[in-house]
Amino acid sequence: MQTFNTAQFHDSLARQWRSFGLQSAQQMTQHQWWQALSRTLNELLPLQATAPNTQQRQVNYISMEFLIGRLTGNNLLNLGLYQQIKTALADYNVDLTDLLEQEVDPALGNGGLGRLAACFLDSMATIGQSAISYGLNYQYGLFRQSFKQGHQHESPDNWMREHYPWFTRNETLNVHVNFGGKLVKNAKGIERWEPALTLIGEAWDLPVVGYQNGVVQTLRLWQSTHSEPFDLTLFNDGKFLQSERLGIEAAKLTKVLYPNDNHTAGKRLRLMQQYFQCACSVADILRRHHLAGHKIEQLADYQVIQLNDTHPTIAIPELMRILLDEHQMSWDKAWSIVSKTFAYTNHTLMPEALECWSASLMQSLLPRHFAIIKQIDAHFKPLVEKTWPKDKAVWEKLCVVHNRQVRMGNLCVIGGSAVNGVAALHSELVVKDLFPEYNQLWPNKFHNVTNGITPRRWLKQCNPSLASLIDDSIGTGWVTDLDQLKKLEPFIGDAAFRQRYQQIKDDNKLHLARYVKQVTGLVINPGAIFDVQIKRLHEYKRQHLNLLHILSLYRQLRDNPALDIPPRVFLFAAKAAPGYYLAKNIIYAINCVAEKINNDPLVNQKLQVVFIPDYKVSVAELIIPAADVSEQISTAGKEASGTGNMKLALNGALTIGTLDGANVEIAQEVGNENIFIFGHTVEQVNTLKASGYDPLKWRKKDKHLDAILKELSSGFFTQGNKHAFDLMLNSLGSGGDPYLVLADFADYCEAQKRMGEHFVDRDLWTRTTILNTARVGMFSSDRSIRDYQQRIWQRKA
Ligand code: T68
Repeated sequence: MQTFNTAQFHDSLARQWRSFGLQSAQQMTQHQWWQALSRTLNELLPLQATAPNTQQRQVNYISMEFLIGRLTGNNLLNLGLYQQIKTALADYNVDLTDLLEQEVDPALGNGGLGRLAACFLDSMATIGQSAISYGLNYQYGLFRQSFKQGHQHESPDNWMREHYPWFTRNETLNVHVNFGGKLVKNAKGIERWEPALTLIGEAWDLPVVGYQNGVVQTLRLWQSTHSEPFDLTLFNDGKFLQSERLGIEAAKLTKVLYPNDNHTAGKRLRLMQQYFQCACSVADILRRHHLAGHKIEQLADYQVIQLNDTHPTIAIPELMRILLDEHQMSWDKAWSIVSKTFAYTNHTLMPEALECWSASLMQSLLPRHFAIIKQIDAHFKPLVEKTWPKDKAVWEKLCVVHNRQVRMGNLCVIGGSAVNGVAALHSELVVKDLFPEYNQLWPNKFHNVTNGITPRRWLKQCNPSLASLIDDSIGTGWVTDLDQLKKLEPFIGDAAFRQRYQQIKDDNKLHLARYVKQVTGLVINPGAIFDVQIKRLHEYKRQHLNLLHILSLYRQLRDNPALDIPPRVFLFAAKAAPGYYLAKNIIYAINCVAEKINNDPLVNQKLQVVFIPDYKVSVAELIIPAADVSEQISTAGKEASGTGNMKLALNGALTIGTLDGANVEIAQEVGNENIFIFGHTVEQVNTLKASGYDPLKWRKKDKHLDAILKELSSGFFTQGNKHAFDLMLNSLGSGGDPYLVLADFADYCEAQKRMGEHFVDRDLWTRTTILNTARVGMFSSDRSIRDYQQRIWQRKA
């Protein structure tokens, strides 16, 4: 917003409290204040986004998840109105900071993939890439987590979407979406789809505000409903339940976000969600294209559709269906448009996360799409047969439908113009391990775009003191040009700067300690190293490796309470998918060990362990500025990129990590002497596995490790119950340990030791942390978006 009109602001605010049925602003509760302020700002947003650059293809970003975090504070910051609104509210005796705490955290995503999409929204609006993003308006976001006797407990996340003040419902944009039914042939033998069920998609729009540039883009979230949710005839016949059937069916569709990360369950309702989202979004893209006066044949000249993982892949056959069946285009013409329009981002190599749908499920739910997918295979086959004559195995690997399974990754590669991984190492493995043959067919299709994070939310907003110190030192340009942080390097020699930098970290730690006290009751030592592992709970992320090291310290301290090590607080925050029992067992083990250690007076001056419940964006915003150490300890080759690693390094935490995902590039940027790298590399992991990895061998040769594992199964942490951690311990037992926890244990402990020694020299530590902040500018999501523009979206063929 270029200018702030005070009179308009107060007028709009007055309309809000009147709409609550109140007589004055003073009668509003804090929560109503948050709603009123947010609605007011939403009303005052410029109606027109800055005119789109017509030279650029417009981006349509489709993602099942957008983990946007709280919007009000962030929008104020991006609008450049924070101070003015703070002052305006002070006239009403209302404190802006308190008011912002009222906002629920929209949890419309699981983890990294959803949060990446949110960072990209901010960056596209900020750098002026013309864009619109499409997702689903879930009634329940990711479950809320609490602990009962150390076990994860889930409760529904009703975020009250119907009262969320940033939504604008656009009633003219409804889309009809068909499901089920059958294909019928007409006299000419042409098949026509006769669906069994039609739902309606409503468009609920959120504003995406660019950083102080007047741009407001749209995040359009589809919500399902039915045109006739209620059947009066059935009701009058006394069939009350049946009369509501269609309404209930429709409401089910966007009821809840599936809580799995890096895993697919193959559920019918999930496929319905995917198609619903894609059908609504593709219809909307074509509507806008048509409205802009362009011909359908020109679609790929003006639009690119970026698929955030394979979850929206069904958009590919959906666009084919529309071109073939509604525009009567030839196959070749339709295919040439479609295959130029789509691009696909891969976020994982984990086999259990690669989406496969049962062919019979797809055929029953989307018979026309299934037929089109088979045709895509048929048109692709000659190329494969020409390239690998008489090689059945290659065809079976590359086709989309095989063994009555529809492989969405294959469909994306065949049907799109570009495929990218999310970090250099990952992109290399996408080509080498996942899609080598496709790379042979189309070597120019494969790209790397290393992930990034928005410096607006992940530095300026969450760490305002550090942001001001940087402003004072090098000016404010870094907010939109993060490479400028390099200019901080000379300040390392400035004792006053170092002192201020260190003081900010100490203050942030105090702030976090207060939060920990409030939510867990535990008083943590703010002078200790705050060592954090914050991410989804997953076997490959190896929170249990962290736990084994904690137990190692615990044993050493019990043996020698005078051991000269700096005090440490280990902080975890993580949700486990509700059906992922091993992950839940690891949470339970960490909580039990924490309970024991925190209550052991022999060690608790030097060692404390906290599991912060209900990890979400707003909790990350508290933890990240306060962290000293960032745990990035996945098995090499398994974490596609990671983005928490970037946020933590930017805020001055030192990384202890494997050569995995974006850690590799972080190490390159900050320098090997400013990061603690350990563990087997991808090549070493492969060699070890090929030679028949046996965790028992590693356990036997390390007495200390053996003692730790024995103690875990002794009942020592669980009031005598020797089986409480069976799931976790069995996963590390003979024939197991798929993620090489035991093989990396000793080296991890070694790296931890080096890190502890580094911390003791506080001045050296501070210098290293400043260097980390100064050298991670390339991990801005602005840079990622520019990479997408150059390599994929605006690439001249
Ligand atoms: C993450 N993936 C990667 N998946 O694990 C992480 N999966 O390395 C990367 O930094 C991040 O994506 C961004 O690229 C996920 O977060 C999911 O959340 C997910 C959701 C549904 C189904 C499968």
